[in-house]
Amino acid sequence: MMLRVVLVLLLPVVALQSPLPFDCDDVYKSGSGQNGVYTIYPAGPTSALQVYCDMGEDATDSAAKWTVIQRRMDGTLNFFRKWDQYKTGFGSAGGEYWLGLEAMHLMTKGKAYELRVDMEDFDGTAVYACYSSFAVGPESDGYRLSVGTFVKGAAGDSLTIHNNQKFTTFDKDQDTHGSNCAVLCYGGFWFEACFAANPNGVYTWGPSPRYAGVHWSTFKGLEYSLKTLVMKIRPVTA
Ligand SMILES: [Ca+2]
Repeated sequence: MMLRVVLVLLLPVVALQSPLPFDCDDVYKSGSGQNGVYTIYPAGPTSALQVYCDMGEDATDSAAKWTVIQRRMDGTLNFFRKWDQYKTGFGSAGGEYWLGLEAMHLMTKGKAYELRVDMEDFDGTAVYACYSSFAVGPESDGYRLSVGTFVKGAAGDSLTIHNNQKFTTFDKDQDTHGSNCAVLCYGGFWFEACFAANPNGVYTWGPSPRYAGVHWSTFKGLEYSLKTLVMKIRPVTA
């Protein structure tokens, strides 16, 4: 009798404690199957963050779902920004945005992720590049990038040379070049000296000054700025 009373009291409490979604894969598992803007909590109840979730073409697909961490699509947002803004994020989840280095760090510290970069030129050719893993280290180590092996994709591999680099903005030079690559290339990134990919460069609607555009060099070279470029991550499934 006593046991039954305790159970009745506990059940409603348990039912209310559905965990807050950590990423878009959790959002999908909680029953939201549509692409769109959702709120995730990479660091507990006070860390609400709006992101764009890409649930994939097929809602029945058993693969994990994508959390968009960076998106270029129409040139409406300025990406030539200071360290503090790359740290906390900028833009809006319904349009162009940068999720923020701290959020990327917290997410990839909590789960193992893989990366896919989707991109399209102004002639309608769409390609992608997949990497086996993606993680961002702590701010104390410059938000260093760890990207795994290039798996597949007609975009080709323009990211491996950025592996193990710290993040650089025009007001914080952590790259291996004698000058500041963020100043030379007009956008923050995990620059080396300086880049093969410049996803946060200046949106120039196609032809661009050398090094300044939204480049993915193995796809369209260093003088062409892409129409769209999206970086997205999903949990690695066994
Ligand atoms: Ca430098």
